[in-house]
Amino acid sequence: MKPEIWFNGEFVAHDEAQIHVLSHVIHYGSSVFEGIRCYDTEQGSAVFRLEEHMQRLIDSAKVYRMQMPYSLDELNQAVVDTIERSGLAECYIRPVTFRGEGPMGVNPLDNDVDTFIAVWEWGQYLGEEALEQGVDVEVASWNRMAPNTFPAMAKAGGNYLNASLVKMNAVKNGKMEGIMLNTEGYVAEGSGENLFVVKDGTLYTAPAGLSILPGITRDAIITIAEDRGYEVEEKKIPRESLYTADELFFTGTAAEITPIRSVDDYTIGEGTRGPVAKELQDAFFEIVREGKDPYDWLTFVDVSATEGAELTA
Ligand code: PPE
Repeated sequence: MKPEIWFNGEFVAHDEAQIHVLSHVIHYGSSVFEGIRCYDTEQGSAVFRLEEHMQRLIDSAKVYRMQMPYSLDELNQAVVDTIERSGLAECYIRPVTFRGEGPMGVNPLDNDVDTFIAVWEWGQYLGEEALEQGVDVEVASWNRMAPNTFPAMAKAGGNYLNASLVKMNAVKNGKMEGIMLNTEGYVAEGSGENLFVVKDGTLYTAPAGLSILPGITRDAIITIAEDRGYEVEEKKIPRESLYTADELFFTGTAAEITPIRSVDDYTIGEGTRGPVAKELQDAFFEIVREGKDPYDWLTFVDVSATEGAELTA
């Protein structure tokens, strides 16, 4: 049985979680969302940086003038409840807030604001071998949006039309992902991941002002790397420094820390996962797999208590 979905404060069966075709979001892409992972750690199931993700959902909703009827605490609890009810020890969590029924037309101010939370099992985002061997990517021909077109810091559904174009072209070209440049031509991020460049022992990543989504995994990796003595610089990265990097890797909830082994058919470093990516992966997986939590990033959930209830429901 597929996990129940939290929908506007109530649990509904997976197949009953439906919306009307005339919902604003269908016509105009008016949603904001999150992607979060719950890990089956050695200490029990735990959500990675739940609070930061739900705060970003609230912030994204605010940018689009969506009145969020739930507090941060209520949203956090709703995620915990959804996971516990699912009985899944490990899952991907997708909270979405969207403009629903109401008047037709672009103006969403009088449309409903609805929220749901779904969970499912989601394995390796960029392929099974990606974490160890790295992925082949290209520089995308579509740019990331200019700062005065769409708010890049809001994780909005509509932004992912651009991301889909990037991803489809990459796949058609036999690559796993596309790296977007900003409208000035500097490196921004992947269609669903942030990007780090390693050169001479220093880490570089695009600053928030360069039309990236300021990722929560990106922030975690900056923290972990600095604690291990690496210098991390947020600065404009010229395209060509991708080709000459010692290492490149993506970060994201779905992608975790995925090394990049080639860009536009230029081999990066040794053409496989490099030592810095390995070290940072190890530190990250120690938290989410072993359940060691020096930064207070884990929210433990009690999946076993509700497993029976789920099975008999
Ligand atoms: N940039 C973009 C454009 C992006 O979509 C994500 C997450 C990130 C950076 C990394 O952010 P964070 O997860 O907070 O570290 N992309 C989500 C959606 C992927 C999807 O295909 O859907 C994710 O990783 O969950």
